[in-house]
Amino acid sequence: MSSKNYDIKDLKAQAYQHRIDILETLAVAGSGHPGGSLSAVEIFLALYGVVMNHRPAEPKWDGRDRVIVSKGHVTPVVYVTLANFGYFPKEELKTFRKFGSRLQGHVTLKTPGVEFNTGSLGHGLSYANGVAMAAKLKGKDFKTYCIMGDGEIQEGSVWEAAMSAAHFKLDNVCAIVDFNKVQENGLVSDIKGLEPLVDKWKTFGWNVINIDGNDIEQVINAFEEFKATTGKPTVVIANTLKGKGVPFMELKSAWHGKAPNKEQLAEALKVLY
Ligand SMILES: Cc1ncc(C[n+]2csc(CCOP(=O)(O)OP(=O)(O)O)c2C)c(N)n1
Ligand SMILES: [Mg+2]
Repeated sequence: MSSKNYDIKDLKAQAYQHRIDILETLAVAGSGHPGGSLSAVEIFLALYGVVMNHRPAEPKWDGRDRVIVSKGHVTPVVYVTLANFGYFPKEELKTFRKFGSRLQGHVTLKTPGVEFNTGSLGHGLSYANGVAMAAKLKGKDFKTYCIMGDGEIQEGSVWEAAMSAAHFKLDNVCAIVDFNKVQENGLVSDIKGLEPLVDKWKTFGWNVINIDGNDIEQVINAFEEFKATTGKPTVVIANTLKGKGVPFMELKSAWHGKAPNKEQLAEALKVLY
């Protein structure tokens, strides 16, 4: 019961291209966040390429599914995905983080396809709940997806929002935790561990789907299960790898917020898988 027909080989090729575009966009800008962008490629690709109802030429179309990028620093993956699906010209990626550009370092409403300004972590799920509640009140059947980081969910506000979504039975909300194991300054498990993460969300009243978030087929299937679930919100725990695809960036907090220089870009493109 997939939303659209898809070809796994083709999606994998698209994911590979998205990673190239992310690395090049960062290198041109000279700053930005590679780690949490590379880990989330399959999450964004599954949503925009297969799962969501959306119209790139009409970003404010009323019936669109909504994506709230709560981890608002991962603009490289957001902009690369939006550009590759036609929200704005791919050429514009070269203006990333430049003064006056529509493509700022954290997501803003200036960019076609972006639903909410984020950057201060921990706020997206509350906003997603509001959007989902409004949909129910107005009798609209669009879905709201909220993408959060694993470091981000150390914020107490996330758990207030988790209580609210379950209390109000917001089965039109799908939270995604990009569980890439690394935050800004080190491993999540060293700084403030999350385990047992599945049980935590279950206890908060959520339908929990635990997957390999870099396996695009598992990501798509998780979203399809969300669409079929009624009476409670769904969270997808997407087990990913920070820096996924570039071995020297993987699981390295040093690559949380640092752009590759010319030589590092060449090396990254050589070893990219
Ligand atoms: C409230 C708040 N505190 C601190 C920051 C600075 N900051 C930006 S990204 C980040 C780390 C986030 O880690 P995680 O959620 O794991 O993101 P990912 O690994 O997906 O990049 C921090 C601390 C922020 N943006 N907002
Ligand atoms: Mg993380």
